[in-house]
Order: sequence, then C-alpha cells, then structure tokens
Amino acid sequence: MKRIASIQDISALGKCSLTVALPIISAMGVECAVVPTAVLSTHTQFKGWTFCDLTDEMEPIADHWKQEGFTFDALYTGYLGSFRQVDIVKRYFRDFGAGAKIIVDPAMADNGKLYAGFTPDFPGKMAELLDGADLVLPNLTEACFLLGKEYREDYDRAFILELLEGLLDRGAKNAALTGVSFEKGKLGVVSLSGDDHAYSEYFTEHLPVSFHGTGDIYSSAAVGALVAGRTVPDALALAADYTVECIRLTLAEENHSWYGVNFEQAIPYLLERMKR
Ligand code: PXL
Repeated sequence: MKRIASIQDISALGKCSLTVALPIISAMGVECAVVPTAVLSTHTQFKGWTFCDLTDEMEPIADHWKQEGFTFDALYTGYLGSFRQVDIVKRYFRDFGAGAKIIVDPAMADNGKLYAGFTPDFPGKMAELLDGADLVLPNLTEACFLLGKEYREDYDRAFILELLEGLLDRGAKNAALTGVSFEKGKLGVVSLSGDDHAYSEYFTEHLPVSFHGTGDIYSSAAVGALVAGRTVPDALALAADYTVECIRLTLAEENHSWYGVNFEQAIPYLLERMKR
C-alpha cells in the first residue's frame, strides 16, 4: 500500500487540516501517517480557540521514523503555525523526500487576508517550502502573499500565468492555483508544469457560497489522486469535482454548518470518480 505523511494541525472541531486529510486519503486507499503540529479546539475562524503547540514533538517523531527506516510515497504539508515548524518541515523533506512526492498547500490566507495569528512576514517563510516541491497548490490569495504581489479580485489569464510562473521560479516543479474564475458562474483550478511548461485549466460550476475547509479537502483529494498515479491535471480535476460534490451535499442539508462541508457523505462519489 502507498504511504504518505501529512504534516499539519488538528483542529479538534471544524473539518479542516488533519481531520479531513486523514479520512479522505485513507478512503482513497492510501495509508496516511500524520505529524500533528498543534491541537486547536477549533480552526481559527471561530473565536476563542485554544492552541497547544506540538512543535517540540515534530523532531522526535522524525528521529523515530528514521530509526525505523520508514519511507513515504508523498509528504503533504498544510497549515503550519510558526517559522520553526517550517524549518522542521524542511528537515522532513530532506530526510524522507527521496522517492516521495512533496506537495505543499500553503494554507494561511483567503479572500485577500492572512488567517488570524499570522504575521505579515510569515508568507515569506512559507515560500521557502516551494524549493523542490513537486506541487504547490495555493489559492489566489496565498499565491499573492507567497510572491509579495498585491491581491486582486479582477484579473486575466496573463496575471494568473504570472503567478504560476512566479511559483515555479521559487523552485516548485508544478504550480496550481485554486479558486480561479475568468467567467461568471465558473470556478476552477489552473496549473503550469515546470518540465514542459504545459498549462491546464479545469472549471466547475461556481456555487455562490464559501465554506471553510474546502481548500484542505481539495488538497487531500488531489494528494490521494496523485499518489494513486494520476497526472497533476487529472488529480486537480478530480479534486475539484469532489469538492463541488461536498458543497452540493452541504447545501442540500437543512441547517448545514457554516464551518465545514459535508465531505463524509461525498466519499462514495469520490471513490466512484476515482474509477473514471
Ligand atoms: O483550513 C485551513 C486551516 C487549517 N488549520 C487551522 C486554520 C485554518 C484556517 O483558518 O485556522 C488551525
């Protein structure tokens, strides 16, 4: 069985980071080891969350894994809470990156703003993870922060291409941007390969809502698909279709929660979609 390690926080309630990565990747038939970087009572879109920092556990976990000789087919990083955590993640890339795909979701911002708790110098540190990554998949806001560019709500393909090229210039082998729209009613993902400069686009119906945690659900499904052998454009399209299905199911629920989507009941769809 393929095995990956996912390095990000546990938001105890909130349907994001490890509480979605673990079930989604496991459901896709891939073993998902976890390196919990912190335990929060909820994700940071709630008020009054607690935060227990687990940075001091990250190196001992790596030491033990190394001693045991564990290897991984992919390393997948998401939300990270500090400069030191980014440095330790670089150690994971060095120790376990040979033969593994490195997938970096720089989960730190949305809608033009950094999440609560991040200082303006944090994106520059997160950008260090791009060097050598097989795939980086920020949303538009995160890409702008990573590259020190001003966030824009109106843009054209030239601007999007500039962002993708900027991400490749930082050392990523493939760059994808989520949450891109060139046309009312359509939302999608675009990507650029550093190898052959192949550009791809995939658009789905733009449901007029925004839910928290969809970025992590998207990335988790993309990671599962990549490890299962899909090409980058294929994995991105599959993850987009799954995320839309999660949102559809959420909207169909009366009194649905605002803090996360129904990724659980969309898992049968994901497995069916994997057969295509
Ligand atoms: O979904 C990204 C995410 C992950 N982890 C924590 C967060 C967020 C977004 O707000 O707060 C703790």
